[in-house]
Amino acid sequence: MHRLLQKGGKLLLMGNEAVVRGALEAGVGFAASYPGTPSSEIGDTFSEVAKEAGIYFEWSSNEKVATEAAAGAAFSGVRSMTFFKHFGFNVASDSVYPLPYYGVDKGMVLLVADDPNGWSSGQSEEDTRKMIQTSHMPYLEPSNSQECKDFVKLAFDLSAKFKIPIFLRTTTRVNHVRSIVKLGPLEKGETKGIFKKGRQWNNLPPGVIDRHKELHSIMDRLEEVSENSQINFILNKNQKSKFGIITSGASFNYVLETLEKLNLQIPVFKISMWPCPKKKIAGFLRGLRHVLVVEELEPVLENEIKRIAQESGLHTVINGKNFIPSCGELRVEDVLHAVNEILKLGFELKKPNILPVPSRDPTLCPGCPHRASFWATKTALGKDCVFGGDIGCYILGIFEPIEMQNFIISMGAGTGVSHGISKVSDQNVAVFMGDSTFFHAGIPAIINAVYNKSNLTVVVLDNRITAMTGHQPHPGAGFTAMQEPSSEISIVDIAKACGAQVAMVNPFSLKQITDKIKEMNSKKGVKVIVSRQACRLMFMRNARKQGIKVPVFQINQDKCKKCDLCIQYSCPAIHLELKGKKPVKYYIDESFCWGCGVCPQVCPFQAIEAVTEKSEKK
Ligand SMILES: Cc1ncc(C[n+]2csc(CCOP(=O)(O)OP(=O)(O)O)c2C)c(N)n1
Repeated sequence: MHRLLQKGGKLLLMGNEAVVRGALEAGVGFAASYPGTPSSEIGDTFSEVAKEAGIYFEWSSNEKVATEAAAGAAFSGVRSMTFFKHFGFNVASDSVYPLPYYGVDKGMVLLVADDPNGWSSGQSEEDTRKMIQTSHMPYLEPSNSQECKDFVKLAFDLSAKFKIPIFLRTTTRVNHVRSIVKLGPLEKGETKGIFKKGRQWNNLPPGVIDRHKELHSIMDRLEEVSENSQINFILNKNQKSKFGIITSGASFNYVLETLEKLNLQIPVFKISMWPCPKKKIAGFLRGLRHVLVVEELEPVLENEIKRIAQESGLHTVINGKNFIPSCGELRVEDVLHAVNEILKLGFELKKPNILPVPSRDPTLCPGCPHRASFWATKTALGKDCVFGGDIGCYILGIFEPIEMQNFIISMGAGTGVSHGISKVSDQNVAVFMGDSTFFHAGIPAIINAVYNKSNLTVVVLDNRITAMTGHQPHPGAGFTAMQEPSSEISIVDIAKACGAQVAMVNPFSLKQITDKIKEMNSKKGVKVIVSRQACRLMFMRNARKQGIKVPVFQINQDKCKKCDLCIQYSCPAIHLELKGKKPVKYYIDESFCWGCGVCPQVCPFQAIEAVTEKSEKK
């Protein structure tokens, strides 16, 4: 039995696992998502547990489609859920915003996971709370795994009661931290429903305005719920202190740790729901001379609290972003510093004892087929070519010595932006796009480039899986999130149907791929080269399971001319021993070598040879 299906008791759960348990306790019947860190493990966990729990889960082709699928289930009376990272919300938003206008019956929950510090989100640091606020849907903000579980259940109940979808908003620390969770009873989810036709599905004007008014009044009623809800609570209520803290989400944990470190007992108002409890907040402010609002990223709560104070005629000094950073993830030290300053405690803040770690650029795995595709494309097209980038493991192609991702905006944008560049410049433009990205947002960009007569070479890095987020299947992978086989959708066929000139190559055959890229690039129009070879990490995991032997390569010192090309290939298995600045020895660390066989093709002196075959059986 999957441990998440344990009847009762306690479990140590990651926030993302607790979300799934909460959904199972709430009787969810249908869930759909597209992976994105920090929310990916919610889907991975659903994928593990769905069959046994008798519910349905899918990895959809993108977040918009996932939201629509979950909405369809909810419209048919099945409790449903969708979840995505903040960028996913951007993609899904066109279908998210109308949802409350139509309403749901038995309950629908959406979860958006923000990523302060951009740990897994290089393109922008986003705070989606304002986005949810303008969508006429409430949100709940958990601080730990217990709340993740409990709040999902509460969100379903509120959704069923108020007939609109409810959001959960999390951040990386809450998604990924593990803490003890007290379990509640499981409820078997209904997976079958019926779509009832009716007037409710037609919101055309003027109906849309009436419904908009209704949504405002639903939010007013939800504010009353917020006033009375125990998820908004005050700690140290009866302290005589004239200073208090208002906080939410992950920041609550930093506040608790600060108070413990400073041995302070001051009132702390934890707000876990939007719409926030305005009357309760005014009451809290009334007794205080000054407060500190502790929240990550934008001053969302702070501005609201200032508004409440102003409307209530209160003169409490409200501090927030004048002491607390508005960029990056908060740390306990930030809160300690702020409280120390405001209360003039004279607390000696010790510099954290951090060991200096040399900074290193992240790198692709040994044997990664993307490395071979980059090498071949650079050889074929030269460094002057503009290389459009996109999102996936191949984002690591930004770094030296590869340097073949000249810009990265959002999933699928590499092709859109490259099209614009190719239209206005005479430069040679090539773009890299992952296979999951192709299905997610790449297809419309290719269609646009073909139809509008672009000159573009698109290299689809088809490693057979959505690798960067943890090997989730996509429509080309041949299996679903329910672990069932499905017919692979062919990238080659789709690209042809889009009107592009298409070729398929194996990146582990360097000459074949280099020649093909050269040949295709010399043609006019949009060329799609599908560079197909399985993610090496996935390959090695399977090899290990099946006891398949993988060759190991070594550098024959008698043949090596120290030309440095193998080091420039940048595989982490290949090393260089230096004496001062002088190269002494090029060698391969066998424990790192995953036997792709590309480096022997890079070496012009045939110095790299297969020496053994190591069995991957553990
Ligand atoms: C809109 C959006 N959704 C999800 C993500 C998270 N994400 C980053 S990389 C990636 C995987 C892309 O997979 P693929 O294109 O196949 O490249 P690979 O990692 O396999 O090289 C995903 C889903 C994102 N950055 N933006």
